[in-house]
Amino acid sequence: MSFELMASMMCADYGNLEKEVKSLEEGGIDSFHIDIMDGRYVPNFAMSLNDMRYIAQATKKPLDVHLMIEHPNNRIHLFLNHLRPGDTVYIHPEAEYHPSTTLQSIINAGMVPGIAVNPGTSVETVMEMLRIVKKVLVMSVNPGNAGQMYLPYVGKKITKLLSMKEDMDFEIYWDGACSAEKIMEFAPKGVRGFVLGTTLLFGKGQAYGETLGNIRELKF
Ligand code: S6P
Ligand code: MG
Repeated sequence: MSFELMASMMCADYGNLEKEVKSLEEGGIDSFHIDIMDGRYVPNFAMSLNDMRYIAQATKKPLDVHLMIEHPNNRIHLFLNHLRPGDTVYIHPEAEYHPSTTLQSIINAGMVPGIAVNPGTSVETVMEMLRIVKKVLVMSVNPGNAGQMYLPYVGKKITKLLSMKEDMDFEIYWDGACSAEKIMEFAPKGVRGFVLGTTLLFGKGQAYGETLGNIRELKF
């Protein structure tokens, strides 16, 4: 079964960032998930523009940039200028007055446009943007921190989005508390990719290649 695995780089060891990037790359990660937080839209600071730039030059794999910042359109060029065509940029629609304008900036720069949908945000609220984006990042935890508990009510929203993705031409990605059980349950239903953080990939005392290999060999 084909699905994508992304590494949540806010969970990586920053004392050895280059080594982390190489180990993940050699271990078979598909892309690097970059959580940018501004301390306003979410109650935390995580990665910065400089972290993103560093990882972009350290790998040829795609970047998956998750902007948890207020009014991203005001500063989006800072990010887009350092990305490559085909990298993904997600915005949170609630963080912007005119999210479709911001998505258009992402498209015009040659990046893949995405929205991140919070646990408390309904599909109906973001319906029109589903016609614009190529990727929907479903948050299965509230945005702001790694290491949180899965919020089970998100499952119903994923089911709804799965029923719409073919007609509206987008793919669904999972972000938050991703376990092997969740991949086993949701990959066969059509969720295209999973962000891996502390639940499954980081801080386990196991080589990334081994963990990623075990996930690829899951029996569905
Ligand atoms: C949360 C962020 C996520 C986390 C990821 C960590 O605001 O968008 O990307 O980094 O969820 O994974 P885990 O397994 O620690 O929840
Ligand atoms: Mg994220």
